[in-house]
Amino acid sequence: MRARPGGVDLGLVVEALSRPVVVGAAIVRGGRLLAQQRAYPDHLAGQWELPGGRVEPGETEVDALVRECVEELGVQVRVGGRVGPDVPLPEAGAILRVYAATLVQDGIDPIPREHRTVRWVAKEEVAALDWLRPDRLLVPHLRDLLS
Ligand code: 9L3
Ligand code: MG
Repeated sequence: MRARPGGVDLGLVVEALSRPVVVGAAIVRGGRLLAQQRAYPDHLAGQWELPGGRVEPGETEVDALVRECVEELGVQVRVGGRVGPDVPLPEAGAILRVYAATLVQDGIDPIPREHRTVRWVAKEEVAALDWLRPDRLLVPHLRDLLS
């Protein structure tokens, strides 16, 4: 059983502090994968990544992915299965965990709210993008998703 002084779920807090999870969405539409180009920080700007972000305490990974896709792209996603293995991130102990996703409303285009631009990438183009290092490790799995 979890201790809940003052209504705070300590188990969840410890979990989040000890092993931060960043979730990423491999959104596929019409056989293409959505990639977004970072605008910040300087050392990552210009490189490409899957949409996503940190799972907040008390949030499920699916909740976090849905929230991040609304915040970053203004779209609702339906989250599917895992894609590839967990990938270590530069932040101490953090990992990137990617899930397949689709747009709930096919006709609504993602609009980058925090990124320079977005692009729908065909299978043959995936390997050529200048991905962030963690995302690059997932390229074979992202290509498999587009098969
Ligand atoms: N990160 C890497 N690939 C991704 C995402 C969504 C995030 N597809 C890394 C970049 C940062 C860390 O996770 O090192 C936190 O991401 P953000 O909160 O700066 O977007
Ligand atoms: Mg993000």
